[in-house]
Amino acid sequence: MKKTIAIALIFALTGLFATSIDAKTKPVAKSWTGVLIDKMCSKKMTGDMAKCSSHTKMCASEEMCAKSGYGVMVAGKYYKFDKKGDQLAAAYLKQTTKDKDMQIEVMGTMSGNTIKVTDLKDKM
Ligand SMILES: [Cu+2]
Repeated sequence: MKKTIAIALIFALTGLFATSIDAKTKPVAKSWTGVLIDKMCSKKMTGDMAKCSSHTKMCASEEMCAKSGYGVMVAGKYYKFDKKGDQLAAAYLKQTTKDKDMQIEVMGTMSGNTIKVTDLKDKM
């Protein structure tokens, strides 16, 4: 009889442990390939990839455009970057030799409609 109580107790305890190790839902790291565009200009270009490709580096580097922040247009849908992404995009614009069609690959996690950028690089 004592033995059955002990076994029942062990089962009850393992059950408790199992529920406490509940897996937390972590955002999954992903990558997106598309055209780098500032937020302001993206509004005139959503859904039009040809227009996105013809958007120039000069435009994206202009004060008004730069201030609005950056993001990536993937298959006609625009994803805004977080603050770090904006900084990486600005740094990218300074060093890229492309004057338009700024194809990039962005690594990070999606949070709502914003990409939390961990890395950004040129896509040939
Ligand atoms: Cu622009």
